[in-house]
Amino acid sequence: MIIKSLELYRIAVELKEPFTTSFGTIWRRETVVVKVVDENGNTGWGEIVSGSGPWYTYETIDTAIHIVKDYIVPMIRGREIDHPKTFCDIVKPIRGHNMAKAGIEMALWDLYAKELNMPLYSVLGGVRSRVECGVSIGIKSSIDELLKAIEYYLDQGYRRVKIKIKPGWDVNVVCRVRREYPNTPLQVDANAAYTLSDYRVFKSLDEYNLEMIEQPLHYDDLVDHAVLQRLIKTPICLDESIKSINDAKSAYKLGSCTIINIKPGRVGGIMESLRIHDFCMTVGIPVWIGGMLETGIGRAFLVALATLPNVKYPNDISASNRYYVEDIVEPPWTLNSDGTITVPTKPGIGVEVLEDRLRKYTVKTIKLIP
Ligand code: OSB
Ligand code: MG
Repeated sequence: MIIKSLELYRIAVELKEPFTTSFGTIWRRETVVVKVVDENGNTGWGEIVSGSGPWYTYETIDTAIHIVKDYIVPMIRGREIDHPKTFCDIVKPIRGHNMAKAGIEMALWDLYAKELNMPLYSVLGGVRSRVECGVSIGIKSSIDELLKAIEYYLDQGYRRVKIKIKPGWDVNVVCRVRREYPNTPLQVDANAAYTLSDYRVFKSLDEYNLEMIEQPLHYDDLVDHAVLQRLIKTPICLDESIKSINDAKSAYKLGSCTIINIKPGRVGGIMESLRIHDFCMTVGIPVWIGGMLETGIGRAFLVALATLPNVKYPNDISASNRYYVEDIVEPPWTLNSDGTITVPTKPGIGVEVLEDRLRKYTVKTIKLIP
């Protein structure tokens, strides 16, 4: 395929409720939708999941647009790209900026699967027709409010609950939640809010039968996580620290975690996600697919990845209505009563982008090719 047209849509969508983590609160999701058209007139869609500011990783919407416009587009303009992997090889000289690269690569995967007339999940080697859904619940202003939210999502059918923690909102909260829900699969995510000197917090959390503790320590750390994992029995799952297959290999060698959360944006795309998935399968590290409050477009890639065989835990893939009043795809992503999402079987990402609705949320359109 040759990319005849490439457009970025910078969009802003209100969240139904603000989402608070240890690194901040967001009220509206700003994101970048990628649209590519090839020489046969096929359209591919992707999403760049960076945030408005450099809080989860260093990337922002503006750095991503800069990298796509000033580096990626000049590298791919007019080039024959027979497979998304070719794209990865072309943009390899760009160090970092994983979300920018991933958003374009995703659009190429959608195109590639559409040209093969196959659903994305089967192009990737997926093995299931439904994926398990968990819900990630932000920090609330009171424990009662959190308990209400948990009850609401469990009623909808979600299969496990993840709660965000930070110093001062951790053991006390988990203790109350466990009292109300002794058997619900429960895990916590610190988004890097602690240091090794807080290890007593994690020692205490060991008492509550958590599925895992996600990214307790520094966002770039592997060594201290390896120390912490030796001190506690609850599995450590890494998110922020794993930005590439290299990091996954180092984490394995060091013993920094026993579970990995794969987010395609964070690791630089679908190819790198597949490499990490396959490596983890070989060495016996189970994985699951994380989320970045994606619109229905980015969500399609999460769903496809969650069909891979070494995905062994429920994913941070919730229905469209958990995040937004309306989604920009049709059909919206909906939860089955058994807490799963059905994997679409139409070619490519398997959902239609509602272009009128996309335009409604567009703050700026950036035409880069032709
Ligand atoms: O750490 O997993 C995270 C959202 C934004 C940034 C980081 C994270 C999250 C979530 C939400 O936990 C997961 C979702 O999309 O449902
Ligand atoms: Mg996380």
